[in-house]
Amino acid sequence: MATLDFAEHPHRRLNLLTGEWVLVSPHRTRRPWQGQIERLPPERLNPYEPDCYLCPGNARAGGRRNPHYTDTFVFDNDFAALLPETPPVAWNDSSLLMATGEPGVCRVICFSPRHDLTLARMDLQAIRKVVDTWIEQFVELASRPYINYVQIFENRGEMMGCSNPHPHCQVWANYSLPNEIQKESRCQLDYRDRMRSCLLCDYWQLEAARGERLVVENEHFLAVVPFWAIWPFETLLISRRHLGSIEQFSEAERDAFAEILKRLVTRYDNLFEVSFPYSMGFHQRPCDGGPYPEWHFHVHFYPPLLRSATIRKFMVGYEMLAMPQRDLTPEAAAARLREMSEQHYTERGG
Ligand code: H2U
Ligand code: ZN
Repeated sequence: MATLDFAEHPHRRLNLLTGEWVLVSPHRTRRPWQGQIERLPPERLNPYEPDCYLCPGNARAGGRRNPHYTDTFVFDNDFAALLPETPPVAWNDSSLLMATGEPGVCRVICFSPRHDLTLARMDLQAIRKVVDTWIEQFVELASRPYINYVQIFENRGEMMGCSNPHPHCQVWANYSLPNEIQKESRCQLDYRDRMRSCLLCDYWQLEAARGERLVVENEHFLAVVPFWAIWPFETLLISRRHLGSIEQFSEAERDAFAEILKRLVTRYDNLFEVSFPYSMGFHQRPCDGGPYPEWHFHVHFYPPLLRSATIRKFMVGYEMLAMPQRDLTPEAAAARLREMSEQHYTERGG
């Protein structure tokens, strides 16, 4: 009987969290590239930038001024995509045209007063302060009656549409469950019903045993290139303990989360010796008051770079019209990330 060779045969892999398939075409990694070459971000930034709308003391849109903050700083997005006063009412024309009002809140969290730093280059104490801020924001927003989901995410790099290199993330909290959360909710609930167990508890233990997709781990968390990764160097960061959301972190888990984030993003930056662009976000239980025992906290990192600092993966053509596809296998991507140093390339002596 023929057996499947992951390094040779085109194959499909199932994403357990979404129920969707990805096509893997390992034999295509050597194809030539004559397409778009990305512009590299500037290598050196100033610690303070007079024109930056996130730096301490500077003016933002609409004339508001940032305080002279010293660690993290949170403000309501001046161009919020969601507004609290919106009525969550349904609208329907002939069951063909459907809409619902979507109340919510959008905030920006600055990680540091330093314009030139990133999570990879901040010290652990400063990242720990960011973790505490994420938790405070989650708790505060989740307690509001019209907020049923809190999405914390970071866009890094111009390539990901980030408007400003100043280290920051966003929080969008709203009334209805976003699409990705609905898919993951359904898959985690199905698994729990079928297996009487947690999907991600079982998955991380399998990945820890197999080892080939593991990138970095500590006592409380581990990061893998998931078996079903779509982006070339995508990772999934999972808590070892069965936690639904970040406010359940112990003191030790808060520290360990800061530590593993720094180690993971340092490896990313070292891969092509560039401030590695990505979209990263936390997935956690909905906060509509339900218990959600099936939900297991995790973080997705979706970086677009493919084989150098200037060649990115595009999600077009087949991906838009049929399904996502990748060339490099997740196992090969994990091996590359495992080889990387955890000392940032800009901080190496010599
Ligand atoms: P990025 O993470 O995509 O760079 O977004 C930064 C956010 O900052 C963006 O959502 C907001 C934008 O609306 N912003 C303000 O709230 N005030 C400003 O003065 C400029 C940008
Ligand atoms: Zn700045």
